[in-house]
Amino acid sequence: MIRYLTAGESHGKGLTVIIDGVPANLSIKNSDIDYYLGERQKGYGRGGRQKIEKDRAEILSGIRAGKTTGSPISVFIKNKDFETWKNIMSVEPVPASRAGKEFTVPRPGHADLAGGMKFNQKDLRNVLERASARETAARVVAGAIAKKILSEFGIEILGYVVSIGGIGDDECMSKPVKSVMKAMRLTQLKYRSDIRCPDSKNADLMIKKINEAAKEGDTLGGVVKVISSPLPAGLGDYTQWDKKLDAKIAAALMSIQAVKGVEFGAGFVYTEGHGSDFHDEIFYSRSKGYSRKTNNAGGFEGGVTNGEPLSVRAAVKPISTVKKGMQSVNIKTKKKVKTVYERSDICAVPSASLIAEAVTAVELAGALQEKLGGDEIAFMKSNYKNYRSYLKKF
Ligand code: EPS
Repeated sequence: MIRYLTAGESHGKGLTVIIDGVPANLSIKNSDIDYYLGERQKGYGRGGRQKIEKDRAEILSGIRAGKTTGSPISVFIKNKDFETWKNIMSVEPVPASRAGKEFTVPRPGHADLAGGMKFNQKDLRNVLERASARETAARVVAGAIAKKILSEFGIEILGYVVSIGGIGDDECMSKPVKSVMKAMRLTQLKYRSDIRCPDSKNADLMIKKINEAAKEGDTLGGVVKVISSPLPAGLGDYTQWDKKLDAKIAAALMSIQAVKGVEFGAGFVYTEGHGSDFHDEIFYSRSKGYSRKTNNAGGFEGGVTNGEPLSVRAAVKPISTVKKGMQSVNIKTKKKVKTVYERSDICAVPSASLIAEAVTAVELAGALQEKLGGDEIAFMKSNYKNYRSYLKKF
């Protein structure tokens, strides 16, 4: 089953990802990955770092003559900014005069203080370098490969922005993934900006809100959503807590830096009505098999896909590096101080929507492999054909 590990620091030499368990004979080009790396770097509200970097995947193993071999795929993404940080981030010790100042004022909201206490690191740079959301570039690589697997089965997936700083509504609530993709592209063209939002009524207000936050030296969060084309029923498992696919997706989304909440389908709104108001009633026709007219369950019942599209939302908190500063404590002197500002994004919600898409794709691809036998893509496809016809007759 596809799984991955990442390594690397924000200003170190670069990021590495090892993706294990990818089916053999899957066609993968560098451009399949680089496209998403480029998309992750976009997004209205990003900071100066993205002007420095041009993220590219250097594939080191696991792919030969454009096809996966079944061996682990390893990919390296170079940090161009390392040039300016090579003394501070040097692997070998450097003289104190070149080592840079210690980072001793933790930012509220970031991993700085909790991470420093956990690993006994008095220079909090050792925490923040790894905790930084730059790590998500490596996850986008795993997601790009997972999306290649999904595309072999005609499954499309999209992460998009629902709201930023409280502005926006889910106007695409129950639209099919293809039409949301189209609406998102049209909004991008209309406002000439990468906001990854299909809500054309509110996109300009979101951009204004980001501009205002920038002027005030502040940051913004928002809500992102991941949807897919209808998923085959029966992915995931209800028989053990750790086999539930919705739980795995929730964990993957919660693991994205800054995510503080996840809900499937109607989520918290479920709590406001009766069972009969919300549960998705079941219909059957010979041509379509089973279907629902609503998708309040977000595509899952009992942790198992029910044949409907995936629909999951995640809450992204505002970036923790706040230009105007926040109250903190210098961990060396224990004195009250304001946080120190180096550089940051104002809003990374558009990028977070793509990262949410990537981590969800990995979980879905893994569940498909589990169902279909995940060693080789042609075997998976022939098993899929049988499974589809079984489902129709069920
Ligand atoms: C990021 C690069 C970082 C931050 C951001 C993510 O660049 P730098 O620290 O050099 O400005 O912009 O990191 C965070 C949001 C964070 O909280 O650490 C990237 O490439 O995505």
